[in-house]
Amino acid sequence: TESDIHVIPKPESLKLIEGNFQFNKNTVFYVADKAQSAAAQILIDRFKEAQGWELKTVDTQPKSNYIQFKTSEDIEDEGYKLMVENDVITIQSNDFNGFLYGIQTLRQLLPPAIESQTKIADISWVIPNVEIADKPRFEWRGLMLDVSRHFFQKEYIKKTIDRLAFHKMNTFHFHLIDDQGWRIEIKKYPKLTEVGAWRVDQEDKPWDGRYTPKLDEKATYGGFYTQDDIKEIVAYAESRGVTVVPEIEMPAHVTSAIASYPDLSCLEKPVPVPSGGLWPITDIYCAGKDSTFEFLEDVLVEVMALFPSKYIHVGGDEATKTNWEKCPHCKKRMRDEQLKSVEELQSYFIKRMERFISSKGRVLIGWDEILEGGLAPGAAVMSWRGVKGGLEASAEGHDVVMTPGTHCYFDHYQGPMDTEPLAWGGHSPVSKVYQFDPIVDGMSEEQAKHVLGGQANLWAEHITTESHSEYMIFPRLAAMSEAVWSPKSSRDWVDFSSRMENIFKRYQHQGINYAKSAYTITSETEVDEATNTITVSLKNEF
Ligand code: NAG
Repeated sequence: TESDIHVIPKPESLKLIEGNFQFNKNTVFYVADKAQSAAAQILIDRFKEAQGWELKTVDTQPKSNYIQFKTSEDIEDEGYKLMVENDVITIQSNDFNGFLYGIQTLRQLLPPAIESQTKIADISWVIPNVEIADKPRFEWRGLMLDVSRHFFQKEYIKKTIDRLAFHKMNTFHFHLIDDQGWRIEIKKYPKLTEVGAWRVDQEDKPWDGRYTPKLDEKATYGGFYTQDDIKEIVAYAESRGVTVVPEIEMPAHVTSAIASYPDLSCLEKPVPVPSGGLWPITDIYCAGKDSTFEFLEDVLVEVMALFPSKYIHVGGDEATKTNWEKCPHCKKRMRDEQLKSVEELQSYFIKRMERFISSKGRVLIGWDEILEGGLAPGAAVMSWRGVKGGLEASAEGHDVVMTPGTHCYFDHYQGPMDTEPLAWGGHSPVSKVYQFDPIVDGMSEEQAKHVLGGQANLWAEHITTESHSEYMIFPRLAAMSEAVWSPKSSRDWVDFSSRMENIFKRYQHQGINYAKSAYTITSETEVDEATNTITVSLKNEF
């Protein structure tokens, strides 16, 4: 029956029909253009790795045993229709993402062994005849990775992007700058990565137990992405239907930049890149000097040349503005611009950046602090301190992305603190993530239209390894993907958890260190070496 089909995120509609389709070595993909062959490639690669078959693409219609793509104008953006009919599979869509998601669904209909990274014994690749019509509920389905507090290799970033696409997520928010590390090469300001990407190695100490390094201490811990790395990541993401949204923090969380170029701050005092926690954040960009804005515009010019994303994230969070109150340049700016408070000075700062970003045809997005002192006219808001910022901005007619800490912060614990690996605090188990709804109580229909979608954020103060990072992301990402993709009416925790077993097996094959024990799920995993078959027994005690 339909309930035996375990696709995550749950498709809008799914009908099971009698009969089935059998993949074999002679199955071909009938493609008409580059987008279609790029989508087909996802599954071609899977069969190649898991089974050793070199499935072909052809450009004339075969008689049978093929998968075809059809462009259909009346399917909404990113939506698709998937029909499996005995010896023909048809994927209809009007864009690349739709074809890609049709393929991802097809992939999930196949046995979990399709995810195998090593060749397995010949098994039967049969899928039932189905008719699936599917489309996303929201256009922004994101994950943020913080690569500043700990640096993550380019390969891991690409892997994560691939996994986003697997979950039909389409936005990768790249948190490239923070106090503890500047992670992107900027040709005009080489010190940002010569100095700002490195800190004194105190990794043996807890995050908040680290001392402030001396300026002449050797900073050896860190890393950064060259512009070529970034191009590679962006191109890879494009092939997976994922937009990379860069975040260039301002005016706070930028000690790494000030350590590189002290003149950017009010005090102009040399500071080290902090090795651990830093609070409050008082050393911020000076809002008085025009040179600050020239620097930021130069940086953004290079950033925008690398990232085609419509949205450019400028951070904006957690600035303690005490230096601005004392700084002669900032005081002059406030007089000249008739600003009554440092909040209004922050608003001036962001508005000025917004004018620059929109003059380049892009849209500024920032954390909800950018509302303070007045929101820039064309700006979008990412609501993280609960949902208040989202309610307020959408009421003023601004677009919002909902990412409240309560449900969307993957640096929170997902189970009991005494058994889980160290996390920031908080408690956001998969069941809570599953309850996340970007449309909040109290939003009018008009406000709801301004909700672009939702996003999970993984801050990395305590996350030093890829396997720990995976542990925090999975399987919560599966819950998040359903919250931002599937119709609200199909949200059903029991049904979702019954579909998790299928996804766990796939994670296992993909080599993901997903959290197994955090949700009173007891999951036993057995691997049969000979056939590389994975058995996961789940006891659901939700
Ligand atoms: C906030 C900070 C972030 C930090 C995280 C920890 C935002 C927008 N800002 O304090 O730098 O890593 O929470 O959960 O989240």
